[in-house]
Amino acid sequence: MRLVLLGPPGSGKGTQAARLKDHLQVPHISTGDLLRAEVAAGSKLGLEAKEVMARGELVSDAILLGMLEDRFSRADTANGFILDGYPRNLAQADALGKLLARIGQKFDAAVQLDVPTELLVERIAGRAKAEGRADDSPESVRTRLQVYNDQTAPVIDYYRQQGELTVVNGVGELDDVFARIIEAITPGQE
Ligand code: B4P
Repeated sequence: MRLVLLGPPGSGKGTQAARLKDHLQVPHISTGDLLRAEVAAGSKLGLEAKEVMARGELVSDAILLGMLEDRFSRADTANGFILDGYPRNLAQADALGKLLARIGQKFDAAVQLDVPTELLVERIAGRAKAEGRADDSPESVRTRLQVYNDQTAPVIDYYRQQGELTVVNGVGELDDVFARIIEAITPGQE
């Protein structure tokens, strides 16, 4: 299974991808996690990304593509993947299509987790208390939601027009959202 998980910040992409990875037995590739690992390691790339992420803005397309090419060069992606957090703008959607074509792959489904904005803000506020992530401050969250509406929503429209989009209700218990995703990507199977 080759899956692209889309949705606004706080929609449950990372949460559900962690479960899907075990269920589908394919690697979970989170561009947010890859970037946070670079920041934690204090690499040159991490230093560049740190402030941008804290503001809630998008890290440059060139950095993301380099990171993704590197990750897809690893053998474990040959049989599938869950891509979480990419693409976030139309240029990234184009780059992803080209990258997959180059390695002879195509994604099976693009799943959008649909969650109303009030609930997103509530969830992220909860995570801010629990984890203290630098980009979960109210100001950064406002920027991230704006960036999503301005830059990522067109990606959703693009996949919808291509007939590649599956929308899943992301509201409810984690198990229920998980079951809806499984039903959406493998209809009729458990
Ligand atoms: P991400 O790491 O992708 O962060 P995110 O959008 O907030 O989603 P995340 O997966 O963490 O949250 P989730 O919804 O699972 O990106 C962080 C930053 O990295 C970006 O702002 C950007 O700067 C940079 N970046 C990443 N990718 C990039 C790209 N492609 N291009 C450029 N820059 C990029 O969960 C949120 C909270 O909700 C959790 O506390 C969770 O427990 C809770 N939750 C989830 N599901 C729930 C449910 N059903 N009910 C109740 N709570 C739930």
